[in-house]
This record gives sequence, C-alpha cells and structure tokens, in this order.
Amino acid sequence: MLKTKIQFSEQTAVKVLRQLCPDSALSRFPKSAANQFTYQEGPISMNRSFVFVVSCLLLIVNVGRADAQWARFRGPNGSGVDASVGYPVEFSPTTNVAWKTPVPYGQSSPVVVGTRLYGTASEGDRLITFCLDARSGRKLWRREVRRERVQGAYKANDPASPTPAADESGVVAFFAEFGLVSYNNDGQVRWTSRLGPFKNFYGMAGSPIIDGSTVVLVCDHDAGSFVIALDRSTGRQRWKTARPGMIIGWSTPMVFRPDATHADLIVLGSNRLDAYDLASGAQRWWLPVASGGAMGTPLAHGDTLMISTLGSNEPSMPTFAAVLAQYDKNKDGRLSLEEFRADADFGEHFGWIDENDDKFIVAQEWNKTRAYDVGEWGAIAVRPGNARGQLEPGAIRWRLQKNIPYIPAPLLYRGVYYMVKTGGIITSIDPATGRILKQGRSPGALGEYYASPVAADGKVYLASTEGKITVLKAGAEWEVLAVNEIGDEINATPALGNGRVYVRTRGTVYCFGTSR
Ligand SMILES: [Ca+2]
Ligand SMILES: [Ca+2]
Repeated sequence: MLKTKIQFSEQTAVKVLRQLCPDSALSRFPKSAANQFTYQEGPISMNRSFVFVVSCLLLIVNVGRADAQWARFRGPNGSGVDASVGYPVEFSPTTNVAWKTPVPYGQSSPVVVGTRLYGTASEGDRLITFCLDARSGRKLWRREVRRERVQGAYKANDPASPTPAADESGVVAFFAEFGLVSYNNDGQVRWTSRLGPFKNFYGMAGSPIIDGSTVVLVCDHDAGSFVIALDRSTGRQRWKTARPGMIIGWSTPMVFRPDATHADLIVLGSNRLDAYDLASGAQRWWLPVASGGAMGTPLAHGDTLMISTLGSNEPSMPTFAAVLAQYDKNKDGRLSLEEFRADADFGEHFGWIDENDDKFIVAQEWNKTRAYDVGEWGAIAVRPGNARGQLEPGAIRWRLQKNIPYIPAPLLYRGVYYMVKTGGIITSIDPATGRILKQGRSPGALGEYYASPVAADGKVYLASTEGKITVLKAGAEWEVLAVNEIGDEINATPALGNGRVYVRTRGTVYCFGTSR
C-alpha cells in the first residue's frame, strides 16, 4: 500500500515523538519498546519496524489526546464526549476530589488542553482569563483586560459566559465588553481583536472555537449579526460574513466534515441553521428554523446534523390588542415600561421587545417579537447532502417536539441521543428515527438545567443549576447511577479529560476523579 520511500531517521522519530507528547507519555513506553526505534540509517521501505514506529506514533498521539483535549465549549467539536476511561460515578466536595481551586465568578466552562486548564471570569471592570495546572489545580497565571463598555446582561447571564477556546499554544477568550484576546500558554498576550458593541438585551454568550489555524466566532445580536474567522497566530481577519435577518442568539458553532472534500461551519441561529465554507466564509446552505433563542451546539452523526431548538407552533405571546386592553392605562396605543413591567410573563423582557430602545413598545415591535419563535422547531435531524441554498423539506430526516430543553444542548453518545430539561426530565432517543426510547426523571435532581450533558466511559453527566450532578449509565434504557451533591450553583457545562470531571461552581473549579 505504501510504496513511497520515506526518509525516516531515528533522530526524526524521536524529534516527532518529543513534539507529539510530553515526557510523561513517552516514559510510559517500556525501554524494550523504545529500543526498537533503532533501525538502519537511510531510506527504508515499508517494513515491520516502520509499522511499529508508526503504530507507536499513532498510539502516542491518541494518548496525548486522551490526556486532555477538551479545548472548547463541550469538548471535541462541541460533542460533549470524551474517549478516555476511569471516570468516577460518585463524587462530592469531600469524595473523589483530585483538587479544588477557588476562582472568581464567571459562567463560562473550563477547557483543558494538555496539562493546562483555562477559564474566564469577571470582577468589576476586569475581564479575567486564568490558567490552572490541570493535574494539581495550582494557579499558573491570571490576566485581565479592562471592559471597554458596559453591556447589559440578563440575570441568568454574566460578562464571562462565553467559554474560551484553547490549543497547545494557548487560549482565546471572548468578552462581549471587549472582543477577543489571545494569550500564549504562559499568559502573554499574543493579539487582541476589538469587537462590538453588541445589541443583545440578554447579553452575549456564544463561544469562540479553534479549528486548525483558524479562530471562529459567531456574534448574533440585534444590530448586524455576523460570523468572523481570524488567523489563530496573528488575530488577522480571514473573513467576515454577515448574517442578515438573524437576531439575538447564544449558540456555539461546530465544524461538519461529512466527507473529505470540504469543511463546513455549522451555525445554529435564532431562525436559521446555516452552513458556511470554513475556508472562505461563503454560505453554502441554510434551513429556516424557529427558536426562543438559539443555544447549545449542533451535533454531527455521520452525514446527518442534529440540532435542538425550543420554539412553538402557535405564538406564545398574546395579541398586542390583548395586552393594550390590559396595560395601556393612558390609552396612547403603546406600552410604557411603567405600564408593562407588572406583566408576570413578559414584563422583565421589555428591553428586548422595545427594539428601538425608545422605552415604548408599539404594535410593530410586539408583533415582530410574537412571531419570533413560531416555525420549524424541536429536535431535528438534517441530512444536507450536497445542497446549496435553502434546504428542501426532504433534508429533514426526523423531528421531535417533545421534552425539548431550552438551554442544554443534546448529546449523542454510543448510538443514543439524550436530552435533559427543567425538572430533571431525561429523554433518550433513537438517532436514526427520532423515536423516544425512554423518558423519565432524575428523582434527586428535579431543578433547572443550564449545563449541557457530557459523556465518557459509559456514563452521562447532567449538572443542575442547584449543584446536583446526575450520573447515568449510558444506554437506550439509561439508569441513574448516582446523584452527586456539589452544594453550589452550577451553570457551566463540565469538562472531561483523562478520567477527570472538571466542574465549575459559583466560586470553585473542582476536579473529580477516582484515585489511581
Ligand atoms: Ca400607554
Ligand atoms: Ca420602541
């Protein structure tokens, strides 16, 4: 098969090995195996020693990845799945704690690359990026940029909710009140890219991703949504594509490679699922969807994409005539903040409905908001094929409109699709058909869920906002193995790596793992 003669000296092999893996991984190889890296100088053809070397390299690459490649929101390509084993079932602040480290507040998730854990936070006008030693929790560095403006944020959001993206060379963080900032893994600023201001009543929350040498960030807001791609090393803009018609959203993109010919950036927006050519930013196809705000991450399942949006078939808001009849005290045909703030369902969302910020809601603004979440919604499986432009209805393989969560993204793990929603409602689905396999509750954790489910080692981890982490035995007929009480608020999706569960609470990053 491999006919090409390959120049492959021992020196090169060792050099490659050193680059590919830390010394700790190299040392796992017995000396007898290391000795077999010696072979005749000069060009070699395919032979057993070469096969052995390549096998070792592949093994080491895999070991290196298993060590820590939870490099973005929800880990590998947003899937929420880690391939390593040895994960704990039971843990608490006093059980199976490898380490715990106090950190300032932020709702972003931790990410882990190699031996470094990165996170973001905010304190006053300081927008913080920190780095811990993922093995010990020791603080390695903390850096700050000053917020350049104050962006409003809803009570469930905060200035440090976007999760950073990292690779071996460092980390890229996004703050809506600043833009992007890139640090190397020793905490030195590599580049910054100012972005914003953004018009998003609830605040921004979409996270950047890194794919190879490209950083991508989606900024969906009410005054000119866009997706931007930057050079990983320099921060220089590679392309920027406007997302017309897209209003506020909080989802994080992923990269879809259904075949070897191209890579598509998949972006779930408030009213469209879009695919862009990752290299150029050109739009390839789109599917109209409806949502109460796009969140989470799309998932890939072979040639099929899976998304989840919570929308409605009929408007969930009353007609403008009905709210005027109830609240328009001075009969001027519009709602002032004073008149409307008492409404239990929508009063606190006044600032979102009042699109032009003149402190009055008029019919046009109300009707636009009322139409916002009506349309194609649910858990949807889409097979785009080689489509261009708007996808035909036949591209939708199945759609389910039951038990759909608002904030947590779905999970696809070992051939089963999972959702968790408010009330601890857990649903497993056949990803081929959309058929519900099992639905039930985590009886010990019935609260609210913001964190997305993650999985590894035959287990699914579900973290509720009140700090209870349900561990499921994965499978169509999933079972609750444990409900772990962490005793502090959890908004962030946990990170997984090398048998460790990294959980960020209000003031602490915990690393849970069985002692090995
Ligand atoms: Ca009025
Ligand atoms: Ca207005």
